[in-house]
Amino acid sequence: MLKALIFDVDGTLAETEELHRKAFNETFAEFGLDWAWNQALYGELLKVAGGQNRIRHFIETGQPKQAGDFVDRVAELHRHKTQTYGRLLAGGQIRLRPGIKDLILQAINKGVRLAIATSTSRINVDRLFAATLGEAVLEHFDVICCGDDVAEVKPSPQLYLLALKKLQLPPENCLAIEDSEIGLSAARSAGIPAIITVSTYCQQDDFTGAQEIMTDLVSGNFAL
Ligand code: XBP
Ligand code: MG
Repeated sequence: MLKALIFDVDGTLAETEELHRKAFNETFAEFGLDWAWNQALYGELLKVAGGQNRIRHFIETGQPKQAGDFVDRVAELHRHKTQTYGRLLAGGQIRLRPGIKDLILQAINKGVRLAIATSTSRINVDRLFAATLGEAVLEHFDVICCGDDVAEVKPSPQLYLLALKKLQLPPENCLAIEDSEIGLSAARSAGIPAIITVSTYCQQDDFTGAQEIMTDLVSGNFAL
């Protein structure tokens, strides 16, 4: 029996990755770096979840100019990126993906509990809700697990295992809603069934093991 929905954030609640990309690039420019992540490169870098991990991976594998000067300044770069992302989000360009609002309302009405498991930070979750449904809606989420709460983000199952622990539910009573292969892996490794709403950056991902794969959550595709 379904007792809780566990939502991923980036790519699932909203198509936020272009704004993240913009925030990374603005940050690099403000630090005087000529690093610029185009969409093709960013699509590759998204396989590494969490902004700090992503920058570190880029420094190690891309060997950009000034890599040596910034290898110890990743946390500083990322703090700036988070501020920039917050400012861009407040600009109001982001909408929730189709069906998300209705599904959240249905879950509230039917007593299905709500949770979040995301590699991003808590402040970005708060800001996304502030910019869309309103921060008050987050009060309906019993559990919110973010990248800052675990040692390893997705595809590690740690975020989902923590969500299960906090929900005090077995995995079979939950359903994860994800958009990416690494998110699917994380949920499945925690034993949680998952459905996929494919996001723009994850169209080529391998979704083997998903309960269902759909373009979005509009009614007809999925209902509680
Ligand atoms: C996807 C991510 C996020 C963002 C960057 O998270 O990997 O890291 O791209 O966010 P989700 P930060 O699990 O919600 O799909 O820079 O804030 O880490
Ligand atoms: Mg995602």
